[in-house]
Amino acid sequence: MRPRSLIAREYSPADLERIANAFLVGNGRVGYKGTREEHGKEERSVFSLIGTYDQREDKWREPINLFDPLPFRVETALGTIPGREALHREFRLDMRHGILYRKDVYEDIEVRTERFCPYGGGLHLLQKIEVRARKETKVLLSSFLTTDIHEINGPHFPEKSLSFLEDGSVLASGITNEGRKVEVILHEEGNHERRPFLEKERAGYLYEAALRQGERILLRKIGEARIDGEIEEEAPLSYEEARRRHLFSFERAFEEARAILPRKGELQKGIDHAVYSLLILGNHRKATSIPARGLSGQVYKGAIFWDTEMFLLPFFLLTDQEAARLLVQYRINTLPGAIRKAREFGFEGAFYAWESQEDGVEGCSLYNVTDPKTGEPIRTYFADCQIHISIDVLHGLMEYVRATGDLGILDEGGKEVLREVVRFYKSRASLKEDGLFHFRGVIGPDEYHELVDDNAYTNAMVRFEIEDAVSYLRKKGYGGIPEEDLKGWLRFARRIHVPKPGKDGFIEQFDGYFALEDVKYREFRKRIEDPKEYLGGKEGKATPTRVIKQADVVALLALHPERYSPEVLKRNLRFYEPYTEGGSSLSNSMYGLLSAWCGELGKAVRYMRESALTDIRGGKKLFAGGIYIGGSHPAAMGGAYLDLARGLLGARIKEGKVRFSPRLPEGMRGMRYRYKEGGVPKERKF
Ligand code: IFM
Repeated sequence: MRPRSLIAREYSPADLERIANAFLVGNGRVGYKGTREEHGKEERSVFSLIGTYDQREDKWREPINLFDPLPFRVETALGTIPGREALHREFRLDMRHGILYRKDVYEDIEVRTERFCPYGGGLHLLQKIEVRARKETKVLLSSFLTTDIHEINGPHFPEKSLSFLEDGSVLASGITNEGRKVEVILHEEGNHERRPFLEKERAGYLYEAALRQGERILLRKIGEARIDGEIEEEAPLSYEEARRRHLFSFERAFEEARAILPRKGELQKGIDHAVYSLLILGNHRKATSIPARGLSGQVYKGAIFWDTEMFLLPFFLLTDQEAARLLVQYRINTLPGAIRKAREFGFEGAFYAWESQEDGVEGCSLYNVTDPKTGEPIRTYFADCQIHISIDVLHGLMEYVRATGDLGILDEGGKEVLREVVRFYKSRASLKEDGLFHFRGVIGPDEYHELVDDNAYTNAMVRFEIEDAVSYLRKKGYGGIPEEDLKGWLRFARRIHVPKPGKDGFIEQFDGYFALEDVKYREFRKRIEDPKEYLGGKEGKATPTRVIKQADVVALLALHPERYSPEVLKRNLRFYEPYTEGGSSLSNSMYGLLSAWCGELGKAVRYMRESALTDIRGGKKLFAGGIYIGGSHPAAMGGAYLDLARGLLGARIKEGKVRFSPRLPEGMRGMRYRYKEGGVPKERKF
């Protein structure tokens, strides 16, 4: 069964955000949001790049957006695009081939475009434009490269210029505030005479033609970016050849990572979209990892969060271990940054950045949200206290090692990550009178409750992950870390206080959580006056209550079900559900995973579906306090995949071998699941 394309026929302003995110194209290095070519910075059109950041004065440091090579304008006697009403319009994302098509029909002309970023390729964005006459008409088409781009905390290019190269290509060049040289070169080929034009912020070509019915102007454009003059990969010489290769390789990657359900429908569409969205984030070129908002721009400062290890890595481990290795490599490369951060906060070892940029620079501000009413910054403690990030990094590294058996990565910097992470927690822990180590003043995954003591997720993850790592390394006879050290790690881990289930089976999210006001989210939400209101932190309305932002205890149980009895898993799932806002797109999938462990399969499928359809449906929060947080949701895509592969199929990868222990609901029986084992594509029918 072929995947259905994703189609949008309307493009109303209210739907813009949704379509822009759901219809993204990309290749793990660069991407372009699903906006129309005549959109610009007002609509947050973005040609995005992963991994090159810049800071303007004292504003937030964020990734740069690239100069935009896609825009065009079309004029005929009947009007101008933008500005004309189409008789019919369609945006079609061919998820199987990783290409976005647009078709607009007007009375006198039909405009078609396509765009893609070559799969596995470098910093390239390709576009074809076709303007076909439906009746005899004169057409003036201008196609250009613009330096007038959307930026959240810019401008990032105090210096920028446009010019033409000898071969007729257009060059946009800029120097960032941090002194990086950024260039975008637009190579364009058309089937008509053209005249160059150069204005303040745009340069390109005008094509003027008197077309008879059926005749067309056809342009093929290749946009190429270079950072500091580096050619990451030569731009393709031929559009059609690059297109052919892209279609072939994307289709192969997509087909080899698909799950084909017995029935078409919303769930299949969601799973296909999740697989598509993850594929456009994988890269085989640079260890840049995957920002929380993927390729959709500068939100969250283009930073890498725990999202990568906990939600995205499982997909790559099952479908593309080369890309998975680069994600882990990123954390190895950024270890010096984590060591620096620990020192700055007065600790030892490696305290990974909560919002990690290149070199492990902490992108998270101490005032990370603002009050939407007053615009005043609100002190948040994500950077200083969300300490679970380091253990999540360790978890990711060990998951990779256990899945691939690639102990070599430990000798390439991995063992230093393990050692420094353990050292960090030792220095961060406080020894109490009970003789146990406690973590005080932290933030768990539920970010609404800050500076809490003994967050169950944090404490238990530190203990369990260290224990599991030591046990695996011993079993494998890995000699890179002396036995004495491993013993010391274990001694420490075993003395960490892990909040236990009470008589009723409930695990307290942190010390004092049960004493908070017992109001369920359904009731609580009536107290919200402004949808942009920040509910957490010192003044937040959720703070004195049990209302939580996202899965916290539930995340712990979903990740370590083997440590708890089935009864405890069930009781906590039921207990925490009504208090959970689900404000973070990371939440649903953890509830889905735990539901699967509890055998509540209908519920597991519902959560998985919600997660998978996050970007297709849109409607997620656009603001945290006064800060814009829109964009795509890679972790929701990865989380949906996790629910499917691990939760419902029970997929476990051990040293390259994948084993399944399926618990599929009736309606999903007969599904065909595709994955890779030791790099070899496989299919299993369940
Ligand atoms: O990592 C998440 C966090 O858990 C909740 N806020 C958004 C972050 C990025 O997705």
